[in-house]
Amino acid sequence: MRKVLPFIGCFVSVSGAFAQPLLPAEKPNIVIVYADDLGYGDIGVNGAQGVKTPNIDRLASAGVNFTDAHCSSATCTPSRYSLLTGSYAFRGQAAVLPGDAPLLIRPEQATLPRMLQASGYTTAVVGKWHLGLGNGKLDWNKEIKPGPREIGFDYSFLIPATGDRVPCVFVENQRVVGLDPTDSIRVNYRVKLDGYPTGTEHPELLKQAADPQHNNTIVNGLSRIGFMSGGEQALWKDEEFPFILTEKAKTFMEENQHKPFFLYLAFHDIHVPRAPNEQFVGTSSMGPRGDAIAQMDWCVGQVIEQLERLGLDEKTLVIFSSDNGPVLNDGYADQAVELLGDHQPSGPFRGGKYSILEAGTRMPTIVYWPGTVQAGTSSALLSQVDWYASLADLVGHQLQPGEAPDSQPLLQAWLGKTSAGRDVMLEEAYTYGLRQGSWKYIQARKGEAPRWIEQGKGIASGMANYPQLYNLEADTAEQNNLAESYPELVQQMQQTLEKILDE
Ligand code: NG6
Ligand code: CA
Repeated sequence: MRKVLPFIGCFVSVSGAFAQPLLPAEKPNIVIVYADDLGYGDIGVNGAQGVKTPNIDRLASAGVNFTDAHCSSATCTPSRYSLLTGSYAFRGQAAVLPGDAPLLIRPEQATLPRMLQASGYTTAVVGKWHLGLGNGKLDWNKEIKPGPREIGFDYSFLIPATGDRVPCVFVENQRVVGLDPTDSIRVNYRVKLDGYPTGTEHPELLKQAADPQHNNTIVNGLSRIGFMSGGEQALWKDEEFPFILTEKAKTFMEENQHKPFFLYLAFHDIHVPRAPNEQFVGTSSMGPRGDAIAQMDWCVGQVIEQLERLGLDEKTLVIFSSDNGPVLNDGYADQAVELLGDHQPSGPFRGGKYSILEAGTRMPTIVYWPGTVQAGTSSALLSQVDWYASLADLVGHQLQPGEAPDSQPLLQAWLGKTSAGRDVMLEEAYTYGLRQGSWKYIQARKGEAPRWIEQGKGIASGMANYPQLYNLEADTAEQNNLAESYPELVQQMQQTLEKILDE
């Protein structure tokens, strides 16, 4: 049975003896600020060396900074699927999607934004989507359906997939922005279209060289995955992303300032291609990857300033996090490896994007809510899949059977009122890991680990064809495999894992 807190006049007994008011009487606004590919160690408060993040650090010093909070998966689409549905990604067969994939979340599925709508919220998504659009026969020149609206967002302004995938256009309320009707957009992920030049054929047109997978359509001097033709007037300029996205977010908050709103603001930074605006070029010592972090930090500052300007900062719960671990070379020659210096994108953890090791899913995570959340750090074991049930508690929504099946109501942990988080937590990459306290188990994988993770991206995948068991308390970097010393624990954790996978 899930515990549901009635909203108005809600009192929660923390110690058991005295009732304490946990929440203000009004429904708070909820803002999820979601960075892309940002590692645990990429923010100042977690030890960043090559870039300063004063705005994020300010959130951390006034809010709760989490040291063991995770996205659900080590790649983007699966993590976003879990965030919005409260289901582990494997249940939806979520994997990194091409830019012309159909909408992954079925319109009849329960979603976080729809749950909040039903609780009186106006909802918006601004930024990177990467959850598919349409029903498989997508025509980018018409209304794009189903999309965010059909799964609970009143307003949407999207980078449809990722910056490195076509089509390179914004989609607002399910129509391409600025499209000239006489210049139709076509997209194909298999066959070259008679459209823009490609990086393979015209490397001289590129601002950054790219690997063969990212060497198709050139837009704005950067080659992308996939082929596209038409839509010339609608093409984006990557360098304008930070201003356009923060402006849309600020406008949404302003227009909805008098009623509760939910904003899911998903930055493109610091995903590839990294093309920060000239305002941020050179602000870090790490080239475009560091400059993109500084740019993203500036955007965070803009959001907080807007909340303060509107007098909403004490009425708004802000959650800052990222969708998967860090990667340096993800297909473009942007000097992320060469200019890294002493900076450790994964912090003290090993692995990164695509990896089942801790850095794949352990995310920089901050909860900020002046007046309600007290400053501190928390070591609670938490997953973004829990945001659904936790926010349901916050707004007084009772989950129905089958709704958000993997989501645990851990609101008090998210608000920093207790360090009791999850007992067990699934981690997904191209295999499965399980956390249980400070123990980390990685299932044996049939066959070899995909070579491109280690060899192409230079990231320890953590995948092996034998079981692995680590004690993170003594071995943060998962280097001392204890599986042979603790066969019973390995067996128990394998069974727990199978039970989750079979549910
Ligand atoms: C990979 C891309 C990578 C990135 C990733 C998705 C190749 C070789 N690599 O397939 O560049 O786009 O997908 O990133 O194609 S994510 O953050 O959206 O998961
Ligand atoms: Ca990502």
